[in-house]
Amino acid sequence: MPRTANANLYAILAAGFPADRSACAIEAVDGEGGSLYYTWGDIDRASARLANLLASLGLAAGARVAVQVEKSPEALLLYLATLRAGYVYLPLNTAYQAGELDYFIGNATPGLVVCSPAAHAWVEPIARQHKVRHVLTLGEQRQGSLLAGAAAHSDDFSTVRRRAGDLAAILYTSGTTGRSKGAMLSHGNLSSNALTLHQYWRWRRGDVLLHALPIFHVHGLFVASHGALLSGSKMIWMNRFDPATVVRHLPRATVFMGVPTMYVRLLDHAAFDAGCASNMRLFISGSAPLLPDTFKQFEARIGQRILERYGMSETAMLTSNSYDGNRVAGTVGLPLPGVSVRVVGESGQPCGADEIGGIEVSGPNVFGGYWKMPEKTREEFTADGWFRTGDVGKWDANGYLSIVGRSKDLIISGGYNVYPKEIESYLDEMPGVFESAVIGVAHRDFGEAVTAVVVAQPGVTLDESALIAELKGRIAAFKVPKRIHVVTELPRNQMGKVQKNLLRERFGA
Ligand code: MCA
Ligand code: AMP
Repeated sequence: MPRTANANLYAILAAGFPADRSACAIEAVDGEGGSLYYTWGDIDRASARLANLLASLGLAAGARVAVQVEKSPEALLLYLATLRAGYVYLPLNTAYQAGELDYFIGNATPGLVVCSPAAHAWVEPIARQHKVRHVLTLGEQRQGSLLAGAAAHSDDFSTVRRRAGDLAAILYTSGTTGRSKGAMLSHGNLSSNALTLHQYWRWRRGDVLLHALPIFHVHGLFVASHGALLSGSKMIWMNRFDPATVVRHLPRATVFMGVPTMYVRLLDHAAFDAGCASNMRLFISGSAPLLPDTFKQFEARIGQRILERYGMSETAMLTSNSYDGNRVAGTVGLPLPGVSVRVVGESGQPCGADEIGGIEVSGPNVFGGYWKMPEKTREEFTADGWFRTGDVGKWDANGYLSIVGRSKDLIISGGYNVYPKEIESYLDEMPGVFESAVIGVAHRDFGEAVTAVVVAQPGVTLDESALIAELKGRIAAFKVPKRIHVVTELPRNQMGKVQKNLLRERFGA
């Protein structure tokens, strides 16, 4: 009987690597002392060494590898090695602080935690408390115990066989009511989306992706990296986004992906012009709404239309504006091939053009559920098996989808999601705070800015900057309100619910 093909995502990606393994796969441009080059052979050998190291640790089948490290090519190699070794990759934003990490590690119970050398002193005790057996370090400049340990291992590794339904990654995404939920993504979820985008966005050998996104979320880790790897295309790799560095390297690139804040910042940079983008064939935006004004300014300056697409951690990419056809400002385009999207009204009826309803999705890209949260998983799926995105949208007459709002109370700041409930719970615990409400207000750079409105306990005078400084020590900086307004009471409706719309009107300016 013939053996079925290996559905391990790494095996699928590696099938796209070029035969010439001496060609450049990654040029890392922001290290000290000029570019560093990694060939396709280096990717294969270094990920094999790391996979051998992981295999030598005696981790249980399905073990989670939790990784909170600065972006570097080696961090990408660790992701690939985790896939190869058949374990489950769990990336964590470097902005997360001790309290947040404690929750993720306690919930996910990883077999291995990899952190930066500088964070080892505070991460290791958290890991030990949760009985994690192994903690290794990886620094941005290739320092730390992970690579030192891998150096002793063979650079040959036979990628472990996985089935499409086997778990490949867990991505934590904040919950509307409580703590973050781990979205479980399988090898099949990720490979189906990667293969679809490969075709839809016409990835081709010879493309050069300018990779400037963080690699601890879907956008930078999956959508961008998978596209380049699957087509055997080189990546020009930036560990952090910086408009001047993008402009310097753009003339050698053909594809760029960014969140709207990155496009706003590029347009603010005088040297960003059609000349430096003359080799570019595709600019993609996602993770947050791209304002029509940014879309238009970009087209006027660069002579190209940004392609906006829409996705989620639970589903990877759902819709995309057309590659050859129209790209319409303010829309997220058409459902991707193989992905079914419906807009559903309050009584459950499918909406026609211009009717507003909840966006639901089904397809091979949709995750299997939330890690250890079967109840939450059930709540988010309809009886007929569609996933409720929590986004509210409408079709236009040409079948293009627009997102007009969200039924979930969520703020998207610079492409990062912030759940008001979580910030309110931190504020409410602070000395002198009686109650709080957190809202998103329009922000030129971040799209939306996290803003808090607080009521002091009787007799207490609250100080905005002291509250902000206190929060900065406790939660990721991007979640900390840019402003905290102190009021005598919060506006409430007859049911006692805080009227956030009134707060947005009052503090929006
Ligand atoms: C940084 N800061 C932020 C943000 N980023 N505050 C609010 N929102 C943010 N997004 C804080 C910093 O901690 C710092 O605070 C201050 O703002 C100034 O930082 P700055 O140097 O301007 O920021 P930066 O380091 O340049 O970062 C901006 C950024 C970054 C490059 C736009 O936020 C970013 O990489 N965003 C991309 C997020 C992303 O990849 N999302 C994809 C999620 P302080 O001065 O107080 O220390 S995946 C997803 O959404 C779905 C699946 C999808 O569809 O893609
Ligand atoms: P995440 O939890 O990080 O996966 O964020 C997913 C959410 O980001 C979606 O549910 C949308 O609300 C939002 N999102 C992603 N892409 C877009 C887009 N192009 N326009 C508007 N919102 C988007």
